[in-house]
Amino acid sequence: MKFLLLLAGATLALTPALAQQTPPLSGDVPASFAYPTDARDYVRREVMIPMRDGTKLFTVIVIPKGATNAPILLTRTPYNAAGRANRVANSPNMASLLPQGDEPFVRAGYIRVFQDIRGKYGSEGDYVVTRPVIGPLNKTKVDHVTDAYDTIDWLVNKANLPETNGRVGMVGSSYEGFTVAMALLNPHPALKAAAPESPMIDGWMGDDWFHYGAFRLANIAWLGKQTGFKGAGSEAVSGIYDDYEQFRRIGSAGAWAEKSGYANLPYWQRMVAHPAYDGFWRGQALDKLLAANPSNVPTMWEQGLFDQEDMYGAITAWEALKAKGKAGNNFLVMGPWRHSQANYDGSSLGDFKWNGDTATEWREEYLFPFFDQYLREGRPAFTPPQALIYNTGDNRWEKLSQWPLACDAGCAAPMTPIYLGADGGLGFQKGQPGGDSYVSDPGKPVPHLPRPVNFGDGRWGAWLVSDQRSVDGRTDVMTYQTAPLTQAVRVSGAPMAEIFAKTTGTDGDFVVKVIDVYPDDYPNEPKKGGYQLPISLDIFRGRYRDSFEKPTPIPAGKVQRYRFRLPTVNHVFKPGHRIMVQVQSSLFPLYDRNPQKYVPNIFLAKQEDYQKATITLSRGGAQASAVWLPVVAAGQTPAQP
Ligand code: PG9
Repeated sequence: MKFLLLLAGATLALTPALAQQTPPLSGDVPASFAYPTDARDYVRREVMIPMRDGTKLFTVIVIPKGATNAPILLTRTPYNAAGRANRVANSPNMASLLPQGDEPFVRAGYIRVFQDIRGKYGSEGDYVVTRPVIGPLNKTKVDHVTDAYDTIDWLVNKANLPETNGRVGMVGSSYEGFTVAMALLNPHPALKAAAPESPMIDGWMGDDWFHYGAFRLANIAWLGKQTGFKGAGSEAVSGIYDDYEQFRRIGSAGAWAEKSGYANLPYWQRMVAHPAYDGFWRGQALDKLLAANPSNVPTMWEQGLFDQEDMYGAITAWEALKAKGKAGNNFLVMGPWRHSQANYDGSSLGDFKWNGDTATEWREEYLFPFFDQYLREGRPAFTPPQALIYNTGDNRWEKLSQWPLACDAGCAAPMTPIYLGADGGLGFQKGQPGGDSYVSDPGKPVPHLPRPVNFGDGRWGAWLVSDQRSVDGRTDVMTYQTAPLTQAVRVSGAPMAEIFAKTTGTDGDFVVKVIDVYPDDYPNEPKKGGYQLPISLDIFRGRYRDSFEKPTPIPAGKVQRYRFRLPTVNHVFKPGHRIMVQVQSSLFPLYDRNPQKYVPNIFLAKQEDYQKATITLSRGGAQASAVWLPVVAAGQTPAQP
């Protein structure tokens, strides 16, 4: 005790002296701090590249240490260039710093460049969603064509980037794929190769915003995050977990936008002003612009067979260029992938395992040698197949010298109708005239996934391979199927839905799905017994049956024809499997509901406009509803020349 008192006395006595030695307490964050960079195998530069109108775009350049004469791989992004080049933050290794998909390019010593497009993140200027080309829709003097041109011009100038060999390749997926496609409209001479991956090409016809006029609620949140803020934004939060319930309760997409604040966003207002395929959308359709102005840049168009966001663009652009005689420098790749999966691991999708990591295989064995032959001196020539398409039934890649294998005219095989039949049958023979009726109730739309559906619940990426038994048996889902097949049926091309139907309403949607039904007993993967795998599906808004530009009410009670192309397939229905077709009138909340009463603008429909309708599908006779399948002889694969 005596000792403790002594110690306390000593401590008190020392305190003034200590105070004199200790500097005043200040913040622990220094004015500047950076980790040492000596161990890095790269140099990272951040520059502002001036465009022709004086606007400067923020650009991250990652250069292998000691590089000379190195080619450049460029991506122009609305998704934060600094973040795109920072996979493992501060990593000393360029391969870890950059996205997984860049690996073969990093190994080969490429310079990697990411640039924020104008108005986003570090770049100056105005951000306009998928800024149209200069012309009637863009009265400024700049677009992604000029910005890509000016950027490449700056990059290949050795005064700016002494390490370069003056050759550039462009790559990118989705919005980034759109910026690649735009660069092709007037390519800089140093642009030697391009890969638009799942590019957004036509936002109305079949990419992000609409499919044949039906609006995609699934993408609506993107708009707030992307246009509400210059940098990292956030989405509206409704407080209702189940997006099915959230959107159903509120009514139209317009009512949702009012409530969530989106109605104040200029791009939303533009979308509401252009619900039909008018000049606003047609003038931006890149497949048409590319076909009118085809480039000579060697281009590999890539798209996933199960791309839940941009299912339309790459194949349509490639077809348009092929029709212009540009098959010699335009190549098509379709893997068994979700949106942008081409840049990650491609071993599986949902419950489906593929033959190895198909995405890495594509990047290493096709994409990289394709680019490398043009971007580095003395590299071996590499001609990819005209079409490299995964066969999702046989589970293997196919290298095709022509594509599609079946179509209406000019293909190896014609299209073959498979008809809706009586009692839920489906067959290659037309049956007796008849019809099947169902009630479509906007109050209980058909969910695209089992509820609760939350767009952020992790199921979005693989929803296109989800088991359709979740809706089979609903009274508003018409199911038709063949008997178990005794021999394989191979389909290679784009199925065409041709539905003859009448409705008691004056508008309505038609969803058509082509489904591979697995045998009841599937011993190698028991849980797949009876699985209903959709291999192709889409939605069509009935008011556009005669014209995409000028919608018209559907005459109630009169049979109408609804003919629309479904997404591309390359599949084999195996013996023992069945072919199934499902028809329904909603796919919610992925797509907004059709009120089923004709209103001038569905974005602005009122609660009271939504009404039940009885739809009758015609079968047999002169109005035989069918799906025209691109059937080819099993094993028919034109060899690569
Ligand atoms: N599919 C996304 C998108 C592209 C263009 C416009 C809006 C959305 C994307 O993944 O970038």
